[in-house]
Order: sequence, then C-alpha cells, then structure tokens
Amino acid sequence: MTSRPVIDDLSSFWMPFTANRQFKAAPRLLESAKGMYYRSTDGREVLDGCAGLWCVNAGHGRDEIVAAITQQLSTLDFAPTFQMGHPLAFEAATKVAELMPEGLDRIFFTNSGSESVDTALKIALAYHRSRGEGQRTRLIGRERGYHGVGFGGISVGGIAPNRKTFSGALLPAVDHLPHTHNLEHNAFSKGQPAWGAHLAEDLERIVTLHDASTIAAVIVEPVAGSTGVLIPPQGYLQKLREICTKHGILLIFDEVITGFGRVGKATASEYFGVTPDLITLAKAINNASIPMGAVAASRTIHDTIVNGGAPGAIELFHGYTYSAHPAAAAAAVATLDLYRREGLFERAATLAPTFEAAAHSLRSAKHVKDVRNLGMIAGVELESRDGAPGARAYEAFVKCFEAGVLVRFTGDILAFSPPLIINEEQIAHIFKTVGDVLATVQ
Ligand code: PXG
Ligand code: PLP
Repeated sequence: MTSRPVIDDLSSFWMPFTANRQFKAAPRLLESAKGMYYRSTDGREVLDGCAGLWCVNAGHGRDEIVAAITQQLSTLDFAPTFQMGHPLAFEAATKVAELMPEGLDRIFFTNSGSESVDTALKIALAYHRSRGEGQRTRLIGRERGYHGVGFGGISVGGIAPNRKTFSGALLPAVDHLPHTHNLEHNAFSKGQPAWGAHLAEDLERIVTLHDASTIAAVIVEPVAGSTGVLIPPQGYLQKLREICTKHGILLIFDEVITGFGRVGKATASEYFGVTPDLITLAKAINNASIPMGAVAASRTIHDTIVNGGAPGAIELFHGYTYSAHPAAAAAAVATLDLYRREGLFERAATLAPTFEAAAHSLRSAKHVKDVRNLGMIAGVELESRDGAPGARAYEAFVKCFEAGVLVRFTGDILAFSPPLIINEEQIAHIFKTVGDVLATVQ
C-alpha cells in the first residue's frame, strides 16, 4: 500500500501521553471512521478493538448523533449555564439520571473525566462542610488507580509516572488503599477473581490512623481500566461500601470507563449491586463525539449542599464555561436514546461470554502471563522484556495496527474494549490477530 503524505509538519502538536519523538518519526494517522473501523491516512482499514480510548461505545460515525450535533450547532451554538440555561442541558441530565442507580439522580456536567473527578472530590468536601463537618478533608485513593490528570485526580491516583514530576504539588491530605492485582492468586481469572476481598479492610487501618472524622471520601474505579484492567475481587466493593457507610465516608466510583454499557449494564455500580454516593462519568456519555463528562450525585448530597445555602446564594462555587455545552448535550441525548433503541448494554452482556472465551484463547500464546476480563473489557498481560518494561506490548501494539487491529497497551498489558456493536467474527478476528502477532514479537 503506498502511503501518501497528508501533512508535512507534525512539530506543533505536543501530543498527550505520547512518546512524541518516536511517534513523529513513524506516525500513525487516522483519517476517518465508520462503525467498527478506522481508516488510516495510508488507506488501511483498522478494526477498533478499544472503542477509540474506551469511549465510542456505539461505534463510529453514528448518523443519529452526527445529525443531533449538526442541528444543534446551527440552532444554538453556545449558551451559558451560569445563571442561564437551555432546555437540552436539563433533558440530558434527566436522561443520564435515568441510567444511574436509584437515588443518584442529580447531575453536574463537566467536559472530561479529569474534570469529573475534580468535581466529585470538591462536591465531597462541600457536602461535609454543609453538614457542619468541614474538617473531613482527607481523600483516599488506591494504588494503580487512574483518575485523570487534574491535580485532584493525580493526587488520589496511584500511577507513579503520572505523579512523580508533580509530587511536590499534590493535594496534601491523601492516602491510598492497596491495589488488588495479584497474579500469584488470581492469574487467568474469568470475571471477578476469588481472592482479595480482604484488601478492602485496609481502609479500617487508614481510619484508625487518621480518625473517620477527618476523612471525606474514598475514590476507586470499580473496574480499573487504563492501569491495565484490574477486576475487583468478589466481595471487595461490597466491603468498601460497608466500611465507608459505617464511618460516614463518601464512596465515589469513577465510572469514566465503566459507565454506559461497558460491563453489560448502564453502570458498574448496577452490575456489582453496590451503590456509591457519587459516580464520575465521561467518554461514552455521548459516544465521545463532543467532550463531555458528568458527576452523578445522590439526592442526599445534592440536597444537603443546595438546601444548605442561603436563599439567592450560589450553593456550589464550581462550574465550567462548557458545562452542558449545547452540542455535547444534544449528542448525549441522541446517544442515550440510541443505546436504548439498539439495546447496546444488553448486547454487551450477551456478547461478554464470547468475548471472554476469545480473550482466554490467548492463554497459551507466546509471552502471555495473564488474561483477565469482565463485561466487554479484557486485559492480556505479557512477560516484560528484561530491562525494557513496556517494550514488548508496544511492539505488539504497532504490529497489531499494521495488521489492521487497534488495541491499547499500558506497561506490558494489552487492553481490549471494543465498541458494543462488535459482532462475534470481529471478536474472533481481534484475538486471532493478537495471537498471531505475539508469535512474531521478540
Ligand atoms: N477516570 C478514569 C477511570 C479514566 O479511565 C479519566 C478519569 C480521565 O478522563 P479524561 O476524559 O480526562 O481523559 C479516565 C480516562 C487508556 C486511557 O487507554 C484511559 C483514559 C484516558 C486515556 C487513555 O487506558 N481514561
Ligand atoms: N482561565 C481564565 C482566564 C478564564 O477566564 C476561565 C473561564 O472563564 C478559565 C480559565 C476556565 O475555563 P473553563 O470554564 O473553560 O474551565
């Protein structure tokens, strides 16, 4: 296939989370997308094994969403939501609320997962302050947690490279629970691993150390995605919920990846039957068509803050210029309607066993030391090359792309999270390609 130059200067765009020099020396550029496929600028069809970045749950270029955005932009391009409003903001909030667990039906809009995390942490502090417990300011995250890149998110997050450069400027009162990843006990688990629920009890140790009266909230991803697909052990999330409730600590589930069907239900909270106090959302909220995120807050939290303010006073000093941007809101309404009409969350649940079997077919592939999965998420962990962690997965990623399959990698873990419109042949094709590629990887 002949590649044609499409752009000759790649120098100005400082790329996010990218090895810029390496990429610009051998760029991979996408030009268009439809359904399950990207097309690259050199004319390659690439099957999307990760829904962009875990976000295009309804597949690419969906006409209904495109039409809603186009129509909205020509009708009302922008409207403030500070002391003003527009109807679609309220409609979008209602539709998001309908998908949340019972009682979490107050929706604050942001523009990304990172902003959702910072918003949720601030709401947690505001809630305690409104209740007269303003001394509850300590936040608890988890090792290997990813909560975006704001200062709040990297403070509660548990990924060393994301923290070390900024380590002198992180939030002051943060502790971390241990992560739950343990291949000695849990390698090749299908769904939730049996071992590890007791790790939630570490929260009691932190409570003993600081006293519950100083702790505002615990934030975890119910299924950790970007840190390499870490599935919660059976009973772990339930235990966290119990301990938080016992001590009056808010529980925040970061569902930026798990929200909107990824695990076969609207939320992972619903899937696991554990209801947090706050849920952070983004990505698939509008099929990633326009930047948008949200925080779903319990009515108790919302009412405590909102009814606690003096009449006529702004209750929460927080918000973004683009909170509930008309185009993003229109896209959310169209997307959530589409998910329902096509039964995509149910489709994910139905496909999950096929996806699980296909992922675990890599068990004996070269370099593979673990396969794990839940819903439409799978992780394949590779033995690291001596002295070069991440190099093997990077090589696999590049070769998969060249073979027409887009996967994600983090460290030496390959992650899979395709659009929920994927079919069984495409699932088989992804894992067959990965197996073939691994056989050729050094
Ligand atoms: N929380 C969670 C749980 C996330 O997964 C964020 C917050 C931040 O969202 P924004 O919209 O600010 O990026 C995320 C984002 C990957 C990958 O391939 C994952 C994310 C972003 C980019 C790449 O693992 N997750
Ligand atoms: N910086 C400046 C100078 C601003 O005026 C604003 C918003 O008015 C912001 C940052 C925040 O921007 P956003 O509301 O898009 O988060």
